[in-house]
Amino acid sequence: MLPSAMHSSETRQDAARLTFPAGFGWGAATSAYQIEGAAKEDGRGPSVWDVFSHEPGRVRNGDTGDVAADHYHRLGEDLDLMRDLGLTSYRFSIAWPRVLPTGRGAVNAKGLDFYQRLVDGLLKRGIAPVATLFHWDTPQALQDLGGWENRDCANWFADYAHTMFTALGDRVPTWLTLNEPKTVVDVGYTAGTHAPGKQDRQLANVVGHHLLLGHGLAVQALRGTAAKGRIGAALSLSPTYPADDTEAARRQAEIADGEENRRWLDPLFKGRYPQDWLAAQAPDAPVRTAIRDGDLAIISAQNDVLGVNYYGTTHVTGTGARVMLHPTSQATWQEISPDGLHDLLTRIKRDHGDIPLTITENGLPTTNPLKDTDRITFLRDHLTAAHRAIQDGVKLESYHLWSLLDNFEWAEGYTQRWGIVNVDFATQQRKRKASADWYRGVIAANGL
Ligand code: IFM
Repeated sequence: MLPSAMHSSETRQDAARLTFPAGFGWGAATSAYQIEGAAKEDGRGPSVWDVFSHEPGRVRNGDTGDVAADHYHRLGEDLDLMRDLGLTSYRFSIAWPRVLPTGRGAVNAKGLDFYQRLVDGLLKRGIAPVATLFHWDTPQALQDLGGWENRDCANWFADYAHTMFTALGDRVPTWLTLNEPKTVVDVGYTAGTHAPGKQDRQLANVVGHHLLLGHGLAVQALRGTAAKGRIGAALSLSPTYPADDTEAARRQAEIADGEENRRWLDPLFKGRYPQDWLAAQAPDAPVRTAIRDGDLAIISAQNDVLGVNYYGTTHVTGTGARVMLHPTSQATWQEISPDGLHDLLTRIKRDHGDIPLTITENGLPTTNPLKDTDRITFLRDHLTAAHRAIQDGVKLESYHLWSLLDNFEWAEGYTQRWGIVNVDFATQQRKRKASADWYRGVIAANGL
């Protein structure tokens, strides 16, 4: 049979095996509001997402995270599931209002205990905990004071971070401060389809700066404790390309790169906002006064690691309109391009040096409940691209697919299934999908 006539999986089987470096971390990621449930239990306070999801018309089918995947009550079972998959790393987030019900003040011992049990359970099973401090669930009590619109929120966040470093710092090797500040800015404060549901681009940019400041202050807080772990942020990044071969499209791709990538990367790693991004802000834009002397030094002070959430590429035309030149998924914002991952990882190395990288999210939603061969193809292609980046010298240390479990997909509710493990939300029964068994094999072989 000629190679061109072979089925693609046969071609792949014949291809050279891709082995990852020894000790490469094989992980999966989740976030608190998307899986935990137990929204009102054991003293947990409400977050902006509890309030938002209960407002009519905000989330598809009126779904909420009240129960989600009931992970809070099924911790042992889910930890065993991770162990059986062979995971060596697990990225989770801590619900700020579970630990501090009103965002500051007295610690809720039962809430903290849940994360103690989670971390201890991971370590007992040989799985490295990767703890995210903020995955969008701002305590509602703080939102009532302006939330991230209020500069004080950066300090409230650092105080909460300090509480977590003190409690878990002896056992957590990797901390991530923020998850995808860009999504909070673009979706929570500009499109308004995520909590807190505002549509104000000027305010959004102020929020973006305060989030970065909160990151910097949290990094400082870690350094002030005995915690030995490394710390960084998890950014959602998307390489941008001109949709056609015109000067106008190239110019727009550069502008899009400023919004998608550089406005987050440069403050963290260069201690400044990109010149072109700043110049594009109106002279009276509130973000200009939000950025105060000394902020960028705090934001850029020693990031040990960078978490990369990669879902796809961005193509723009000469008018700045986004067009999809690659396949999408049920998540119609997703432009699937594994090569884009290689471009992104090598570009980070080129622009920012050898910062240790971890892929903190990568995945797609599929409609096939158990035989998710489309997910296997996606994961295989992206891991292949990641492997190529490693061969090109990128210091990529670990990979976390999104997501371990089907979960509450924000404004889409339970209509999009991103997990390698199927969750029957009526019974909470877990069932491994084909992709879970495939990933288990990849982990066992340390490659594909
Ligand atoms: O489910 C989300 C996650 O919370 C943040 N990154 C993107 C995922 C898929 O939309």
